[in-house]
Amino acid sequence: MLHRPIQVKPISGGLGAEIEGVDLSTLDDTAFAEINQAFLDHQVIFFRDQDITPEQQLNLALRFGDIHYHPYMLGMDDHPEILEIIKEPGETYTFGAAWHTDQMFNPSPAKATMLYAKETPAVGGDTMFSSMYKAYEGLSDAMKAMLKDVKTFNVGDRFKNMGGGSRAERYAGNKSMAGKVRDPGNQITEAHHPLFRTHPETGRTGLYIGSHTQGFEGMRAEEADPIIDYLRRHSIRPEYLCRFRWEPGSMAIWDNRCVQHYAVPDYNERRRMHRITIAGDVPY
Ligand SMILES: O=C(O)CCC(=O)C(=O)O
Ligand SMILES: [Fe+2]
Repeated sequence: MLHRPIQVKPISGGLGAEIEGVDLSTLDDTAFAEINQAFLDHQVIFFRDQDITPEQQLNLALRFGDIHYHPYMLGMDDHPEILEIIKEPGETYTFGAAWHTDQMFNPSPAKATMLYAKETPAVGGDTMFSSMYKAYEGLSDAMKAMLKDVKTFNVGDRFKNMGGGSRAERYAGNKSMAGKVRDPGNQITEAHHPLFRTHPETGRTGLYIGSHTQGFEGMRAEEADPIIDYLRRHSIRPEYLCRFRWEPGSMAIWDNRCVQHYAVPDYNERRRMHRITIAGDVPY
């Protein structure tokens, strides 16, 4: 078959691009190489009107790397690699409704997340993304110098800025997700990471922070907390963001090494997504 190059259309000045001219169910190596380059260049990429099975989503994920399993959440019975994110009308807890980067509490956080929309609200339920490259570049030289060797401390549960409750307690407002919560057992769910992370493929530096971040190594809470608060606010300046409006069949793939995201909890309709995370390496 004659290969037609894919079209990559940036959707904001901050990050993110929609990709056209691709059928994700039948991707050849050339098209995948172009998609992977767009993923590295734009940090989060979007596709529309895709009709793929769980197996096809899994095959696409495996082109990016090994599968990362969520230590706190169970996958689907017949597809343990896929976490089905569901919110029904009347449910109040929204999975992912805090600015974060996936699995930052893990010593080897997820490289990428692939989210495929099955059912979406008529309006609302968008996902927002923030460029951590832009956030780093937007700091003053003095701030960069002051924080250059800082390591963050990150946890997977009982966040102090969310009242310290357990995941199961927080999910009480969403029966669909509460039923998937599992005990991580002896998996490690706390990790120290560099605040300024070097992307292993692009070589660029990003501000690596998110809702899992609880403190700075070697600093007292009263020293670190105001800086963390500032960095959180700074990292989501409008010029660093993009926002994606979902339709059934939409797919997003984001790079957790240089992107934060936020699931906007502004709807009261059924929303159902198929999510796969790709295993990542140790940040440096
Ligand atoms: O449902 C969404 O829009 C994103 C949820 C989330 O944080 C994730 O899938 O990692
Ligand atoms: Fe997430």
